[in-house]
Amino acid sequence: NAKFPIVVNTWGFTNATVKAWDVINRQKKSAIDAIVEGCSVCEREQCDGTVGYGGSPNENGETCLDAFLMDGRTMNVGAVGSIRNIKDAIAVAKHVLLYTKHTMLVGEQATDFAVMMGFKKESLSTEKSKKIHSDWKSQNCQPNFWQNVLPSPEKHCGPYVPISEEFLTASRESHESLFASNNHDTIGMVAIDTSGDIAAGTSTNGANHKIPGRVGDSPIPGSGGYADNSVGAAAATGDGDILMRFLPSMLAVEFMRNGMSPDEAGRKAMERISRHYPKFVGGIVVIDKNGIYGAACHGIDYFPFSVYHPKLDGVKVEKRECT
Ligand code: SD4
Repeated sequence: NAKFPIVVNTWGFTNATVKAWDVINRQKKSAIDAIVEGCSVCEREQCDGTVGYGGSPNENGETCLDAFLMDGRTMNVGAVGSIRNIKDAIAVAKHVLLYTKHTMLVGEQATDFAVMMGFKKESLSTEKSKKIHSDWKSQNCQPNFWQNVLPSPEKHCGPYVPISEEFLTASRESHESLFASNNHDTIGMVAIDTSGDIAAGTSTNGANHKIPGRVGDSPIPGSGGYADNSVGAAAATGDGDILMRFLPSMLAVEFMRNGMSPDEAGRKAMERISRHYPKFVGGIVVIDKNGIYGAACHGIDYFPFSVYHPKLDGVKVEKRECT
């Protein structure tokens, strides 16, 4: 009882899901196209302030973007990490996938590539992102979860110091409040097109007040997303600095390869992380190659996600209770 085409997308970003569904179902385009056009909606709408320009300024006040695209038919990947001054991060990732032999381009040089491909170079700052940054500066850079010291009432802007055992322990127990206290809603989308080809993609502006140069999990193959036509796909969201240590999207796909259902595979992937970081915050959406979907999450109450497939007459928001 195959259910595809299908689109499954993190959080409540239903406009992006509806767009991807239109591309895949009515226009009969590929899963890759559906994901790029769907995620681009969120980049333009600045979904939750955490996708696209004008959100999550780094310590210098600049917004940089991470994005990823994986083709489960060819196992080809295109990604950009901390790209500057280009709004269309996932479209640039598609250009990396289609026009280069590389997998990921980063920073200013990703910008140069994008410009070469015809993308417009422009500031990603907005009044809102400038205010987030200046408020943070005026509070002596607090909160600053990136500083390797235990929370103290003092100034938390660098310089950075070596990590102590004490910090490590505290960080395992409480670091994760970073994402509990920030909203942190990367778009992570998985889709199967009418030919049965599977793809995964992500787009995000990362984490507030990060150290310039920080790249999150979202563009990392196997972490932010993974797709393999012979099994299925997954996409993750949450505390990227923790998530990327465990490659949860690839884990979930491999768990399905070994026979688990999408829900079970997602849960197992989250469990692998929470075993080491009991308070980490994250979620994952998962589909198998037949279009059976699932999701799992940790560290928050509920994880909403949206789905569109042929048996629905509109986009549907579901949620899973988290561990
Ligand atoms: C990051 N994973 O850069 C991203 C943020 C995020 O849901 O997912 N938010 O760490």
